[in-house]
Amino acid sequence: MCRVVDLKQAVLAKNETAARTLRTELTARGTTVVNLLSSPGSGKTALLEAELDLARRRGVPVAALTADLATENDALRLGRSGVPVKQVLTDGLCHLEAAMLSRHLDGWLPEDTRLLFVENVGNLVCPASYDLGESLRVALASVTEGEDKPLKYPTAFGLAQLVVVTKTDIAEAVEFDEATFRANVRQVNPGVEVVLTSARTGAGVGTLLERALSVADGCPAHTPVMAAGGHSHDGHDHGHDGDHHGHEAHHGHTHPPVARTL
Ligand SMILES: Nc1nc2c(ncn2[C@@H]2O[C@H](COP(=O)(O)OP(=O)(O)OP(=O)(O)O)[C@@H](O)[C@H]2O)c(=O)[nH]1
Ligand SMILES: [Mg+2]
Repeated sequence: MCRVVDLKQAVLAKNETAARTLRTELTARGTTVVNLLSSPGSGKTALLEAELDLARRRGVPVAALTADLATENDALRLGRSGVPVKQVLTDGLCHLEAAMLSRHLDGWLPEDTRLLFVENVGNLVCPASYDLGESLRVALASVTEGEDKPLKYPTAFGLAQLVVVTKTDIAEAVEFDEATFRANVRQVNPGVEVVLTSARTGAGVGTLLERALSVADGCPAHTPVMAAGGHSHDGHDHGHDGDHHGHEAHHGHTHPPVARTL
C-alpha cells in the first residue's frame, strides 16, 4: 500500500518538476499556456473554436493542442480556424502530463505564439492533479451537468484559476440555477471568477480571451485557496489521487475521503 502511495507521489513530483521547467521556458519566450479541463462533452472544443477565431481576427498569435484517447475529431474542428493546431492521442491515459506536452511542443509550436490553449482529455478527475506548466487553469462546466459539479469534483474546481460555464444559450431550457452553481464554486474556491459563455451566441468568448491575455501580460491569475495551501502549481504534493483509474481525488484537510452507508 505504502509503495503504491510512494509511486503516485513520485509520479506527481516528477510532473511538477517538468511543469515548472516548461512554464519557465515558455514564459521566457513569451508564450502563456491556458489549460482547459472539464468533463467529456462540456463544450471545450466548441468554445475553443470561437476563441481561436476571435484571436485570429484580433491578430493575437495563438495555437491549440487538444488531447483525446482516440480520434482526431477535435483537431479537425479547431484546425478550421487557420491557427496552428495539434492533436495528441494519449494511448489510453486519461490526462496529459507536462513531459508529454513538452515533447509535443518541440519543433511544432511557432516561436511567436502568445497563447497556447491546451484542451485536456475530457475528464474531471485525472487531469486535475497534473500541472501542465500552464499560467491559467480553467475549469469548465456546462449548464446541463448540474449545479453540484464543483462540490463533487472539488479538486478540478478548487484548483481552477477561472471557472467557465458553457452552453448558457440553453440555460433556461435546462433550468440551470446560476446562483446555486456560484455558491458551490465559492465553497471549493473562494474568490475565483466565474465567466458565463456560449459558443453558439458568442457570449463570454471575448472575456475569456481577455483574461488569458491579461495573464500573458503579467497580471497574476487568481490563487486558489487549495493551491495557496501548498497543494498545487508550486511543486508540492496535491494530496490527490494521481493514478490513471479515474478515482476522484480527495484533498486531505478539506475533503477527507468518506465511506458511508445510506
Ligand atoms: N447549445 C449549445 N451546445 C453546445 C455549445 N458548446 C458545445 N455544444 C455542443 O455540445 C456537444 C459537445 O461539445 P464539444 O465542444 O465537442 O465538447 P468537448 O468538451 O470538447 O468534448 P470532449 O472533447 O469529447 O471532452 C456538441 O454537440 C456541441 O455542439 C454551446 O455553447 N451551446
Ligand atoms: Mg473536445
